[in-house]
Amino acid sequence: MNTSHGNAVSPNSRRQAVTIAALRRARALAIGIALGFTFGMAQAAAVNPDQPIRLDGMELFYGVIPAEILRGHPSGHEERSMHGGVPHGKGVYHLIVSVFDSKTSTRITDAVITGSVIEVGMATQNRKLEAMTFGGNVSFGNYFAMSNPGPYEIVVNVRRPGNLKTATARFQYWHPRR
Ligand SMILES: [Cu+2]
Repeated sequence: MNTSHGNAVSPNSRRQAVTIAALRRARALAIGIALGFTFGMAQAAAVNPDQPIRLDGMELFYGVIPAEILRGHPSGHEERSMHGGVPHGKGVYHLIVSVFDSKTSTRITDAVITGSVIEVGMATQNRKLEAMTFGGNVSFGNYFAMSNPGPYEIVVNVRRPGNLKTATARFQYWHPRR
C-alpha cells in the first residue's frame, strides 16, 4: 500500500481511508462472485433439466440408468455386449440419449455423439456415445462411473452428418435419492 502521502493526513483518517478502500474491494469482490455465480449457472443450465433439452434444431432426451438394470438382462441381449460389455463394479451407470430433429420430429440415428461426465476432484470421463438399439429404437449411450450422488456436469456433443458445427448440451445432474 502506498503511504507516501502520510504526512498530510492524520494517522486516524488514513486508517479510515484504508478501511473504506478495503470495504470497497470486498464489495467489488462480492459483486464479482455473485455475477460469476449467476453467469456460471446460466452457462451450465439447470440442474436435472426438463426434457427435451433443445439445441440447434434438435431435441435431446437423456437418461442415467444403473448398470445393474442392464446386467439383469437375459444373456444374449444386445446390451450385454454393447460398449464392450457392462463394466464390473458398483456405481456404474449407463448414460443414454435420444435425439430428434425439431422440425420433422424424426429420430436422429446417424449423428456422431460424445459424452463427458465431469465431477469435481475426479478425472473427466470422455466417451463416444455409441449408437445402440433400446426399446426397438436407435439411441446413443455408454457407461460412466458415477458412484457419488452428485453433482455431475454432463456434456453431450452432437454432430450431424454434413454439419460442421457441433451442438452442445451441458447440464448438471444429481442422482435421485434412493
Ligand atoms: Cu447401451
